[in-house]
Amino acid sequence: MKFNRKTLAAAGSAFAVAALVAGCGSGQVGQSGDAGGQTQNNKKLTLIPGAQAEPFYISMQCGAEAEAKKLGYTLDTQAPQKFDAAMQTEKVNALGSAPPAGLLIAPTDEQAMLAPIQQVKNRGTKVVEVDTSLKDTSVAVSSISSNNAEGGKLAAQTLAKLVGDKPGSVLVLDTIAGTSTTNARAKGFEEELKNHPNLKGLETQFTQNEPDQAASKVTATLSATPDLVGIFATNLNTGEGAATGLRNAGKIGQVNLVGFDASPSEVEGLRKGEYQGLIAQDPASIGQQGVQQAVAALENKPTQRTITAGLHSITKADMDANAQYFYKQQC
Ligand code: T6T
Repeated sequence: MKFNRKTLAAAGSAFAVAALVAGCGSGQVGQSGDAGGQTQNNKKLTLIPGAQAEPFYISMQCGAEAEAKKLGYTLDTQAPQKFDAAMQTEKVNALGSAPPAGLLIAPTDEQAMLAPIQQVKNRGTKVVEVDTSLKDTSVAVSSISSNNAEGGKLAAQTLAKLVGDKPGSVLVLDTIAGTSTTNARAKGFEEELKNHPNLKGLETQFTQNEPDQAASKVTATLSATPDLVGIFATNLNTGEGAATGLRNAGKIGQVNLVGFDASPSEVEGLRKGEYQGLIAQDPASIGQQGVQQAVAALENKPTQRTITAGLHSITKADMDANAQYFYKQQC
């Protein structure tokens, strides 16, 4: 089922009504109480990542769970089936009238997720953004993310080094408009490309975070652009799809592929020569620091509004020395 912005707005107001009804029962809306996130002794944290069963978010969950346990909190994870704002809105709305004390969330859309997250905050929950963020910076107490623009720049430099002086075209595969992280990576890449005049940037293409779409965009670009020398895939799914597109066209190794993230399948692809470079993030540390910030906010200790997590450029030559940055499939 596809959802549009209208559906999202409707879902948001349905939650508002539910919150009001629940609020009438407990007497007050937006204040601490039995149902409020800030109830004393509420040691419950919830993580709502972008999508379920993705190594990036699994690694984030592992880091968050371990830190929550260490600090005496519980953490449960409510993951939407896909990276989709309407599906994530349902998960946020399902927190209902008894939200956790702290919510760690990776908003799947920088605008559409504002209303549902704000509703949870209004019930007393401390909100921390992990990885992606809202455009509105007033909602979260802290945001922990890689420096995505810098990551895009690093990807362009890696690609430029691989191509050398050869002239040619370069394709950027972004995910979905409104995804703060991948949009910033694409921008950072395009900016850096200006410093490499032998490389011509084609118009960025969006894949809706679907590997199949990434694969078919690569197939189409290969037939329309005989001088294609490189592809930058801004995340795991686009990278996996781009590798499939190159494989299907028999172009592995002839067109350089630089991907973001370090999922088991991307790492395997790097080893096999399907990718020439990967920019790995540190999702476990994003999850760990997310919990630290939520707990600090709950315990009235100082918080840090923005925290930048590390990035690591990995090639086949140095991949074994960088194995600690590979993402996990389970904790
Ligand atoms: O690249 C990560 C994450 O940083 C991005 O915001 C969305 O895609 C991933 O989860 C990888 O699939």
